[in-house]
Amino acid sequence: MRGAFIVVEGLDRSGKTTQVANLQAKLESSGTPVKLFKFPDRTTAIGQMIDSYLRSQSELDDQAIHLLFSANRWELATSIESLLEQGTTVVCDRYAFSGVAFSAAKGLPLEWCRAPDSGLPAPDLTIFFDISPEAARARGGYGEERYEKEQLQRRVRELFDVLASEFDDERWVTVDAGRSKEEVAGEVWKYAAALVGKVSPQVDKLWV
Ligand code: T5A
Ligand code: NA
Repeated sequence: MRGAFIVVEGLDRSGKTTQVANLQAKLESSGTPVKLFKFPDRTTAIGQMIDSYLRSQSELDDQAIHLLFSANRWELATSIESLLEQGTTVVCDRYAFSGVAFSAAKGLPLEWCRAPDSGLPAPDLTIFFDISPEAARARGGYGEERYEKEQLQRRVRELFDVLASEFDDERWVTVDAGRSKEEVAGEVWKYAAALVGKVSPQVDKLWV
């Protein structure tokens, strides 16, 4: 049986990193082999360019940074696919949906934004963390990076809705991420536990 591919998406400070770590630990203790990915992966050469841009230490055209975010996923796509085929469940902190939502929120055409990510391994389930920009702002560290501005986050949230509307309830679920860490963890676990061991043999391709 291949592994499940679970993506956690959402606005900045919605608690994704906290919850994917929790999910990884729970899957491991339930005996499911699991590997965590995080995008942007700031450790690669491309990831270092992205990191510098996000911390406003370098400037790039909107198109150029968009393509770097996508390339950062493609450089790990083969690893993700082989892990899934070997039976390892992959949990991913952000993916192509962030790629499209953030760049389109800056004004790039949605279809242009989607094109470079077309053909990536498609998640079996995307768990979207919904939080109001006000609640996100109240959490630690908000405002330190380039995209952490309320107006932009509102637009990003609308664009996530557009992307979500293309998936059915089996593939995309929304979680109220404004609640306590324990409540959010409980709901995430409910969705993950229902999926692991029940995925179709073939890994689909995104947006093809
Ligand atoms: N981006 C990303 C693109 O433009 N294109 C792309 O293709 C991709 C992949 C960086 C930026 O890049 C953009 C989107 C982003 O603007 P990132 O590296 O994922 O993306 O950003 P991070 O800063 O690492 O993560 P986030 O800001 O999104 O935070 P998280 O992971 O959602 O939140 P987390 O878990 O770190 O928690 C934030 C704080 O809240 C607390 C935590 O303890 C922490 O202090 N917290 C809670 N507090 C109260 N109640 C809860 N339930 C809480 N859960 C967590
Ligand atoms: Na952030």
